Amino acid sequence: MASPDPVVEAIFDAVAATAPEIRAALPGRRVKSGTDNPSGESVMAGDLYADELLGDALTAVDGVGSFVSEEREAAVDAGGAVGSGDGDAYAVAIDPLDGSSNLRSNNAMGTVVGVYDAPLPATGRDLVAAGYVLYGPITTMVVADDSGVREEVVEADDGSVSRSVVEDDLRLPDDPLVYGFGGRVPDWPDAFTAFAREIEDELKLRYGGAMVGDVNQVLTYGGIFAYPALVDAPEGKLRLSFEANPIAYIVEQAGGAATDGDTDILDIEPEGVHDRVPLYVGNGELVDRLETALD
Ligand code: P6P
Repeated sequence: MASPDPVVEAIFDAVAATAPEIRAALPGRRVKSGTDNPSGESVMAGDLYADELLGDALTAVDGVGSFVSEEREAAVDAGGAVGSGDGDAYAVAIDPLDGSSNLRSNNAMGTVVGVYDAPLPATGRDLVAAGYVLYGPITTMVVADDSGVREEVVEADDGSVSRSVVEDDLRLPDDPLVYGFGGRVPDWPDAFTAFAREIEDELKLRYGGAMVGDVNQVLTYGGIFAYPALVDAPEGKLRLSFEANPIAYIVEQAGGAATDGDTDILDIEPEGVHDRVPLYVGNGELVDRLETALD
């Protein structure tokens, strides 16, 4: 089932088309590039490669007005006034290789995509679609828009790339099974530690160090993922525009919830494109319990 919006469909065609090439390039790009991104994080060679490939592919899509990346300071103008109404162009924001530190340990990584109907910085309510590619044992892509959430298998197919829908109405299971929390107990505010102690008696730990892989576990089995506010970093680690908003959009469309501990992620008004936010996302009743615990 394709997205009803042809531009959104073309955007995820372009993302899928790069996936096999990015995956094939990773073995040779497991080293640090020697540069930092606008968030001050060390960038892997794989990050730069994925960013370049996706930037070229997405700026070539008719209907994309600007391209914004976690790895770049400024937006790339792709032509077309973003968010101007009447057939406006979209701003596409990406984390090109989420969890790239997993290159060394050969664990899951992903590409996160947000399609905004407004120039960035924008709120998540300006998203018209969001998705992620998961580079796991299988390359999959989750795509969400206002018609729902789909999971697809992406395969290189004799020079072309195929997208095969394997779940056309992805919903969070009602009975949560897993959790994954970033950071360490000494880094956590006491209220979050108390919540974590409750959850670890109820759910199974699934934390792999890449948000896309960990959120995919929550979407598959039900549960909660968090990269929480930390004692020394109350804003947490994850970026609103490139990570938290797209994931919050996907999970809300799948029947779940996402908060920064106080406000729905999608309602947060950012000051800058690279703003960080705490992210707590998953089954609504768990997110509600978390918000109460942090009150
Ligand atoms: P830590 C990856 O670097 C990332 O941005 C997210 O994908 C992931 O959830 C988090 O950071 C992992 O952080 O502190 O566990 O290495």
